[in-house]
Amino acid sequence: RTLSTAARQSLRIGLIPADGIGKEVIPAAKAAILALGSDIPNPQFVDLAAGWETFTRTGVALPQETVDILRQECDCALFGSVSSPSRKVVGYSSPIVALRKELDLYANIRPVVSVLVGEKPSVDLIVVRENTECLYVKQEVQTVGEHGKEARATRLITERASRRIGQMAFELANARPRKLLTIIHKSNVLSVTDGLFRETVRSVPTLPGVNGKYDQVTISEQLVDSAVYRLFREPEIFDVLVAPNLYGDILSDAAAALVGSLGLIPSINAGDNFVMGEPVHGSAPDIEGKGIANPIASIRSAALMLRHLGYTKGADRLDTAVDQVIREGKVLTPDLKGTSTTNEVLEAVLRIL
Ligand code: GGG
Repeated sequence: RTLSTAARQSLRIGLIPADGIGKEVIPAAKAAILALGSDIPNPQFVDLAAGWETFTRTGVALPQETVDILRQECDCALFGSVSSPSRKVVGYSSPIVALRKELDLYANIRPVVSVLVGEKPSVDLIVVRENTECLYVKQEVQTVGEHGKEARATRLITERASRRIGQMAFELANARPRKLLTIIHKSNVLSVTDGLFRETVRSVPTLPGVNGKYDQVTISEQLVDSAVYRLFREPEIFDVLVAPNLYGDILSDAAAALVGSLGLIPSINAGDNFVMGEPVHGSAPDIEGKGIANPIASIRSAALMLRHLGYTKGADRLDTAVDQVIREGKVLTPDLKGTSTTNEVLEAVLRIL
């Protein structure tokens, strides 16, 4: 993990398809990585269990063995999608939320980009979502009060997590041509929690050691509701958006709607020592097993993961192949108004690779 790409003799990738269409799209990402040949040094794959189905079989949603193998034996991982139930199930807790915490993958980086030339609106943005706290600490309680049931959730925002997601967002913004960073919050209402997030991210350029590194970054801020409105009205104004966990989750799905399909949008969960690619889409029970899930988000997630590790050439080849398939518009899954299957899209990508 700490090796440079040149020094690495092989790349061990944990594969956690989890539930639903994750089982259909993660194998496609694996095939695409294998097609990169010598651009990736001796890729080796380790199949790992997690998810609702794993829970129903074993009583555990995230087996300790999965966490241990990822920590001890893998350089990186690809996660598919999870089907957590909407009701409370005793003993069950979302494995993806737990995995992000276990591996301290504090940044969820979600690029949303229009591919078609002249596509309107023109979108080229990255949502940088804090990945470990906010309402996702999942501290919920239900009690009975004077007027019946009462439910409460703790929303945790810490200076440490806000600072490190802020640093990640400034780094990303600084590396892009427009260098615009928008901080998303609702601190006019949640002045303590969102106020801390906003202030801490804003203070990143003044941290010791920064020494003017981010002087070229233009910082702005938007209340989350206004950000959603402007995202739909004029998405081209956004470059890098940094947000607490829940707002980032919602904003990135919303942005996906502007570029055709959630089935196109990749992400990485990144920490200081590990990276895990993950399509933004969920397990899609409505199309599970039909062989028509779009594999592009997973292939692009593999590309993002490889790019994060320094395998730029392999990552570029995956992105270029996928972009060509989208631009040609002949082999597309139904979410993009096509009639092709997962395998046909994968085959089209592999032919270009
Ligand atoms: N790949 C993203 C994904 O699986 N999304 C579904 C999701 O977030 N489900 C909520 C959960 O199970 O934690």
